[in-house]
Amino acid sequence: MRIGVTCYPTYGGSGAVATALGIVLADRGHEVHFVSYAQPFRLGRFYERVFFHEVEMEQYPLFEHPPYTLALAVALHDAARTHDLDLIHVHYAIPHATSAWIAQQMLGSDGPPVVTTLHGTDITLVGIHPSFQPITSFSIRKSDGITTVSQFLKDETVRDFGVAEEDIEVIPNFLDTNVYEPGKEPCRRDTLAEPGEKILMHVSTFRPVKRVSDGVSVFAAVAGRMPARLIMIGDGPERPRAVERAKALGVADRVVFLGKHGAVGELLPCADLFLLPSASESFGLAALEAMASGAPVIASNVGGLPEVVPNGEAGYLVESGDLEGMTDAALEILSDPDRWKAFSEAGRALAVERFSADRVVPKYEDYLEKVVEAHRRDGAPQG
Ligand code: GMT
Repeated sequence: MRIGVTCYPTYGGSGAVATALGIVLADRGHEVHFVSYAQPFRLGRFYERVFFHEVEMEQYPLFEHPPYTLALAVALHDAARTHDLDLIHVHYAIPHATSAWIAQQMLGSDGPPVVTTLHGTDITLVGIHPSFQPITSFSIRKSDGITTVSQFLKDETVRDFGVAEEDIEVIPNFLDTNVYEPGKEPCRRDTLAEPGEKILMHVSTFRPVKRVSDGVSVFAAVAGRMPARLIMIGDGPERPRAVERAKALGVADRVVFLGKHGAVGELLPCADLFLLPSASESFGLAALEAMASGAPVIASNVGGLPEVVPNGEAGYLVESGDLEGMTDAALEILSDPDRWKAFSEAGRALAVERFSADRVVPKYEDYLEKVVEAHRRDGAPQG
């Protein structure tokens, strides 16, 4: 297939998964054209059969908010025409599903089918907002195929967006288990922490939904009981609050804010514990990356996380905001080497068996091919 792929190029799970999928599909012989306003952050080098098309944005003084949705539609239209695309696959509905639908309309009966992969807040937080809900619902229902990254997200989409259950395929996120691997070089504990300190880690976009300050509070309670250090990876609006929390709790000297990092697979193998105290999480790719790297996970019992982290096997799921529960769970794992080892091994095994690229990418490939065939058979949708 010749596939056009649109995703957010910035630091974040949906862009990470979209890029990984494009790279593996190209490796399997497909031609992949990324169309976005910047090069996806994990597309850092040359891959055969992978192309990048930057969306051109015309600046004009009248535009306080330049119409990216339209510019993207034109770029998708052009890519579809120039490269004879068989399919447009967009990740994150807003505004990508809308742009793809516009491009399809512009192409008329020659237009390729559109598949929209829903990732999380495009449904649960942003998509549900009254200013976006009607257009999000319209655009995803116009897609020729819809996938969600968890059963939880499928249920939310069916309930709140009027999409029929049978029109959504659940395909979980995945990762390269050779990139996320226990003991992987060049992670060196001595570069991150003092000898004898347990390393707790958090990776996110530091948006309010991630409750990063909760992670700092849990860490402070753990650090009161054993030598420990918290490594915070990522950046976003909640970082200043997390810094303040660390100061207020007297642990600022043991909380390291590394900022954004494009290759977290290099750091995660050093983690003794991964914290994901989110208020909502449709999947929790960061938790999966930690498990694959051998780190037990303490996460909130919300959204799709129970589909990724089996409670009591690879970590513990605790109610969101229950700082005491998270602290107890963390101390239990960190103070019992046998339990730590069992959780670490179980997380790794699960990542390999259920969420490796080998297991998941063929599901995407089959689904995308099915959509292309149906479109060829039944023709382009009318309007
Ligand atoms: O929806 C978002 O918050 C953005 C998105 C991203 O780009 O990071 O995160 C979502 O998609 C990820 C990849 O599928 C999931 O692992 C995250 O759980 C999900 N975030 C939320 O649901 C809050």
